[in-house]
Amino acid sequence: MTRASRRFMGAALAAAVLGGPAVAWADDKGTPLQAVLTHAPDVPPPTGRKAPAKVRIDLEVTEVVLPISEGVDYTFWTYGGQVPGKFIRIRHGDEVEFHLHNHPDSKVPHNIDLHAVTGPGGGAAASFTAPGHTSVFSFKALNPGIYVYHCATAPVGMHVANGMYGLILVEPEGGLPPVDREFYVMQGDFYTQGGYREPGLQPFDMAKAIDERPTYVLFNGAEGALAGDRALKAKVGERIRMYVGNGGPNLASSFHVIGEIFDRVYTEGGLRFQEQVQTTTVPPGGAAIVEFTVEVPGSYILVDHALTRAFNKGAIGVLQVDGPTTAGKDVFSGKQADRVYRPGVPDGPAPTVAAAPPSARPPGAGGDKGVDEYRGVPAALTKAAQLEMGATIYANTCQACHMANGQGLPRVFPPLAGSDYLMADKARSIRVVIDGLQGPVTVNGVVYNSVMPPLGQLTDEEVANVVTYIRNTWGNSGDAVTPAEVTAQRKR
Ligand code: HEC
Ligand SMILES: [Cu+2]
Repeated sequence: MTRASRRFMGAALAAAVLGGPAVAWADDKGTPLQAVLTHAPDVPPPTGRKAPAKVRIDLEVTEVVLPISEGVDYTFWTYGGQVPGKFIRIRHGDEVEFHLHNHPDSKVPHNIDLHAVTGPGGGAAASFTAPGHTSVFSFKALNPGIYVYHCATAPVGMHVANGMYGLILVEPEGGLPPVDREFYVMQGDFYTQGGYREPGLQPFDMAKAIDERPTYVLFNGAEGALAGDRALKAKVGERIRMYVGNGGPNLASSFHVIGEIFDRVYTEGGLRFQEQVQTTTVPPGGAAIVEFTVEVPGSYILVDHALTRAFNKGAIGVLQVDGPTTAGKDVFSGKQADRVYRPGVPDGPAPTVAAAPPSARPPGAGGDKGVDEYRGVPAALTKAAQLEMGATIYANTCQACHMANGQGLPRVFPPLAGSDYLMADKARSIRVVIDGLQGPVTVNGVVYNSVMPPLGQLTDEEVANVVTYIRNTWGNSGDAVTPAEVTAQRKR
């Protein structure tokens, strides 16, 4: 127990014994407890308090230029220096003294409407604050739950579109059930005068905002805020809780984690939970709590399941779950077999050792492509056969993003045709397919900063064939990739 909490418990006890008010202070002089606030994706620790208290919250509004995407800057208006605003954690019944500071460098006044507040405007008028001023108001947290807060200064849509929102958790009595990790994820839609990923400092576009045509839809205020080094991290077996808010201003989120099912969703941020949920709706100005346990290691992609927002406007994040590769095999095997399917021809037994001798093959099986097709046992393929099979895998698996002609999509999907990155390092290009790729990558002098999902469900043969294909098509020329080379990269 820390000294502060022991002191606090003492004060709570004194209040109870003396029959005083049910709230406690940090000391016997009536000093409020200072609330712990955190930047996303972190969440403050549970209050751990068994009684309500007097709590002081200090939140500073700043107007700052930050990257919204690789090479693209935006002037965000923030609560605490980042988007979303700092996470506030208090307890049911707390008496809160709120200090809103507007930095002297701000160009406009701001205020705060907390959905956790009972009272006119959620505190908006009481907290209206000119640059270089501080406003103070108090409220009692009557309702537990997870709530959005946001700026409500005119033009409200613009203040919110610039990133002025965050979450405040009012813990119920007894707190929430313990979990291993808590994360803070908040979606928002952004409107820039330039197109998606058009570089430079991009001003806000009011006309686009009014038409609800966002240029970006983002988690935590920037593309890549939850990818690469900044991906959320957990370990196999852990229980995860995400506080998922939506600042809007306009779009409802269809929040989904690819490859997971939410065991629990506290829908709309209330106290009741729904179970076994695939996708939950989080409206602008609303929030939900989702909980699940991670059984299988790998990358889990967070998306707004309105999927062009995910793949074409930035609403993507990554939860990286680490653990032994053997973990969770009873839950998910990975690909166990890939056999040629021929209607009417029975499936052969699973291969045991090396390819059966040609005499043991049923008539018509194996042969022309150099594969024992009937048993699915790979023999050495000719490069021509690999290219043919690779073309099919490319069309089915890669083309949606990298395009039929391998040219990719400007600023979004890098080209494979003529790609210096692809041709420079064969082993690395195999790993890109198995593990996926995230964070900045430079292809032919252009930086891309996005997320390619891992495609490790492909067999070693399929990866060999598709990488052979992309390294030998559209003017690229390289040697063939063997399944053994893929196996080696998978094992490393
Ligand atoms: C959902 C979209 C998507 C799919 C499907 C996809 N990729 Fe990618 N790929 C990307 C993105 C985005 C990047 C850049 C990632 C980054 O910015 O870090 C990328 C990067 C790459 C790169 C390295 C950069 C370059 O241009 O050389 C290679 C190689 C690659 N992909 C190959 C493949 C192959 C092969 C497949 C199919 C087996 C595939 N990709 C499927 C989106 C995709
Ligand atoms: Cu504001």
